[in-house]
Amino acid sequence: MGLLSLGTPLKWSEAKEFADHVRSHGIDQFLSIYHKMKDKQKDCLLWGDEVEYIVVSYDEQNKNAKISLRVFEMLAILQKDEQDWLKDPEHVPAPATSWRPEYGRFMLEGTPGSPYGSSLRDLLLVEPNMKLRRELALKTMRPNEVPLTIVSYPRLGCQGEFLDPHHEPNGDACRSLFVPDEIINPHARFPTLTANIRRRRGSKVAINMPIFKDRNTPSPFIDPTIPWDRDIFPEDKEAKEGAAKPDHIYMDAMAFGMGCCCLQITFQACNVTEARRLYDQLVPVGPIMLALTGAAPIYRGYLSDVDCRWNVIASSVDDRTPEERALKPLEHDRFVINKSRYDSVDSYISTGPLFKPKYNDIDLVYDKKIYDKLRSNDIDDQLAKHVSHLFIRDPLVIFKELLDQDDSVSSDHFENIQSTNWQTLRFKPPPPNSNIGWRVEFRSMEIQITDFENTAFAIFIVLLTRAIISFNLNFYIPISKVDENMQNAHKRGAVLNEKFYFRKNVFTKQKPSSRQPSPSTSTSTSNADINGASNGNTPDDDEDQDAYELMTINEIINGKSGGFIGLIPLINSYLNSVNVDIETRCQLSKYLDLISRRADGSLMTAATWMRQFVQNHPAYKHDSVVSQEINYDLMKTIEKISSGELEIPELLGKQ
Ligand code: GSH
Repeated sequence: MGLLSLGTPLKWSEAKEFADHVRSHGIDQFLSIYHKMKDKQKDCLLWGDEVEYIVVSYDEQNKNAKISLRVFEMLAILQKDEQDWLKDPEHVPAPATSWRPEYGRFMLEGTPGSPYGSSLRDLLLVEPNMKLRRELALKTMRPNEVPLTIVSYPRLGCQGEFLDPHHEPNGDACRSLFVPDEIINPHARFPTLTANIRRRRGSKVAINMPIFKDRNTPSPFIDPTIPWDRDIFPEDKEAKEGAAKPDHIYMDAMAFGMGCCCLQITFQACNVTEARRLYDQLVPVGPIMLALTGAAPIYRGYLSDVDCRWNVIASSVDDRTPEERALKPLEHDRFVINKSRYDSVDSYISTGPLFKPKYNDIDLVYDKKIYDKLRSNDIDDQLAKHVSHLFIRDPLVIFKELLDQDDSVSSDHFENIQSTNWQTLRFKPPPPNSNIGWRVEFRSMEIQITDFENTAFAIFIVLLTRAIISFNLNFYIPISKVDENMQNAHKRGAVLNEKFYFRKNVFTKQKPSSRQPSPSTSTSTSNADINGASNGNTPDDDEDQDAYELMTINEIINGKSGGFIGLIPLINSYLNSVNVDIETRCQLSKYLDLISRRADGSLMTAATWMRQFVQNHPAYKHDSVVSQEINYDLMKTIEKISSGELEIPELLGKQ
């Protein structure tokens, strides 16, 4: 998350009057950036990871693990080196780590102080840097506090004591039955975002995740911990009126979603063409990595029937009105919109030779006026559709003082809409007046318990991008199939039990094309060499070439004899094709081995391990309830695993 502008935020009733103003200037700002930067070339790939932490605070006396609301005290210390450096970059060394707040006042976000370079040896810097981040964060904490890399805090919103310090859930911004406003980052953007999502939608957000039905879980499950009859806010009756579904864990606030932690990777591409190509090729990888990193099986004190966070966040920021959700005929609103602002990508954006229009098979909703303006300003059809699709959304947080901007130097209005479209991939134009190039952010992965795992997943994605560029790989499948994969990725045990659509032949022969050429990248291995390593099947027939089929995650990651080559074999071929010293190769193999074994089921996902921990806990009553006592032991165990004090070979293998 970038730096935040300050000012007076407008309430929804005022903000909506300026929606067209923000959109129109946002588009002017995009056009200014695009035309200034479209020819910008960077000679090498830079990249960085973002790790999100939840700060847990133990109450040893009562054997309770709460979340700590003290992160701004911690951030003041953590951000000091960076602030000193920014004041005098010539003389003060650049900091090794960089820190930002996140949505939750109990969350921290840490990144490397400067991006990693393109050299493979740089990959060996990642795990030590993540370890350093954890150490530095811990140093700012009280003896009873600890930064944990867990996706969702299991007892967020439970009755009783889950917050340090305690606050009653009666805040005006989220009006939640379960969580107070004090858990929201107090910067004006966040309470405003929360309240304006609710106001725009016309009701509180309604998140319903299916409960895991254990042998003693009542059926139907009607949650006895919901304060059904509370009467503080008009919204209190929504739960009773159908917002809370039977057999589901009901949550009613943005914090349940945006309070979740993930692992994001951002790449700077050589140029805009390469960024668009990488974006597209990573789109089908998004749901696969969501399933493989699944680490979020518990919500509001109950075991759920899903393994990951994505749909929780999607519902937690779903600001669509009833008309936009097609619950009422369109009268006041402009579009029926099929997804939340936080969801999977709706269209591919590359115009390279591998792209075919048939892959964009979702009926894309876009703002026609904005599309026409972009087209008449030399933006190609696909990029114009992408941007005018993002711009169907209203700006949710507008600062009064920032309404008037110089569109030739500011990107504030563009970013207002862009950065509240939270999709599996984000295509990021260079910020004005910076040295930064065109970037792509990979956003689907869930945070893992240890720095080793987070490094492994980060490096896997980095190496995959290298293989994509070097071998000109083609992962395109119809985007509607990517959406189906997204939903499958959530299911309990998806890694072992579900199948996912994936392209069979990733070495499609290129036909001569008049489209924008993709940049040539040097590699010592040709497609033919790689084809030799697979089944060598590159049929000319278009339909055959484009074939995709349902595969297990194991087949996608590790390959299938006589079938798809597999992502790890592709990465290994890439590593064979470049000069890499033995030490680096050995270390990279350890990381790749973790991914490979998670995929083949010889190691568990974090979600499966957490489920088993709960189900094997002596206090568990097989009723889906994750009690204070179980949660305390789970947090303590996760802390020990992350510090290396406890080895769990079924999760991490032998280290
Ligand atoms: N924690 C999220 C996840 O698990 O996917 C990702 C982080 C995120 O999207 N944070 C929100 C945000 O707006 C906080 S409201 N970040 C800034 C941005 O996306 O530009």
